[in-house]
Amino acid sequence: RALTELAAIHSSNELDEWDTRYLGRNRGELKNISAVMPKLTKDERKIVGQKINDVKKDLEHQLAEKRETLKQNELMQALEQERIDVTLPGRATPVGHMHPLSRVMLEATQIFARMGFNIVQGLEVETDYHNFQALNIPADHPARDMQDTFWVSPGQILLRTHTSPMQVRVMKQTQPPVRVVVPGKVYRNEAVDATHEAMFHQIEGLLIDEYCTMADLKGSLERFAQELFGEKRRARFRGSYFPFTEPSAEMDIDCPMCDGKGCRVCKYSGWVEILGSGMVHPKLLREVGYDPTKYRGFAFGVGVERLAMLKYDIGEIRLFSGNDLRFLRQF
Ligand code: FA5
Repeated sequence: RALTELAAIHSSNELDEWDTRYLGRNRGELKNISAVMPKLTKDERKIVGQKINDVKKDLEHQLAEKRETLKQNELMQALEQERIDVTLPGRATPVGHMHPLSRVMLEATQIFARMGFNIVQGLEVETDYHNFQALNIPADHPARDMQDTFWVSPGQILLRTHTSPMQVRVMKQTQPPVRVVVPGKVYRNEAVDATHEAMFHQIEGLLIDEYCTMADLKGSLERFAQELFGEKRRARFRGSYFPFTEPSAEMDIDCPMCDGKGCRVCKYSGWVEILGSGMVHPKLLREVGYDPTKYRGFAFGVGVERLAMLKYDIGEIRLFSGNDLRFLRQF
């Protein structure tokens, strides 16, 4: 009976029950049969005992074999059920990428790096001295109005309004010749519109040497614009004013969004201003301990958002910090 039942078993649970029923130490059938032993004669006991042992060994052996078979079957079943179809298409993990501003900033600084400029980082929290005074902008100077300031400690500590304070720091730390570009964030308490943000990025450039003219400034910046925008975009210089350069000029790029016909981005002028620049003022050279009769140089400050707008035809500066994935995924 035990062997017939064993043959019909298909699961480990049933097998455990079978084990208890026949071989169980307390109420197993084999144990029940052994209970008759004391009533038997000595000779009978020998024969019956031997028989019980043989049956027990046989059942145990069969049980072990069945267990092994079931284990194998269950493994095969599990493998079958958990089979993975490796031909199914995978699930894509979203991967981020560089922000368009970071890309343009990297590309722009690399153009200057190829011209021999070193890339250095500046501080976003600056002193009034570095941001204004050393740059020939004293407390009562009207040029302070050009850059409305976020103060950390009024009159002393501020969020830098431009990257130009790094001109002062670099020159105070090194001797000429100097060739650096400084990319970074700047802050202005500004009325925000399609081309103005309160937080934006600039790349400062500074070159100081014994021989350097306005032609070097113009040539370097024209070359920069050509490499970034291609040969077809036109650039123009306009005379301007900054207290720390003399003479000063701003550079415009012809508007790619309306082909010069006039739109919101170029304010219907056909041109978009990208940078301020000029020959480093002798007052600044003296301030940092350079001899203005021996050294001269040029400096510039480029607006990175403006570069990105012109390069990718983006008509709204606020898109850069809007975190809209539909916008960001296009780059
Ligand atoms: C300056 O910040 C001077 N430090 C530039 C300079 C450096 C002149 C070295 C001479 C020598 P300006 O305020 O014009 O200048 O700003 C420079 C550029 O930053 C602008 O041409 C423009 O491209 C960008 N810019 C200025 N204000 C904003 C703004 N609110 N949002 C986005 N870009 C701006």
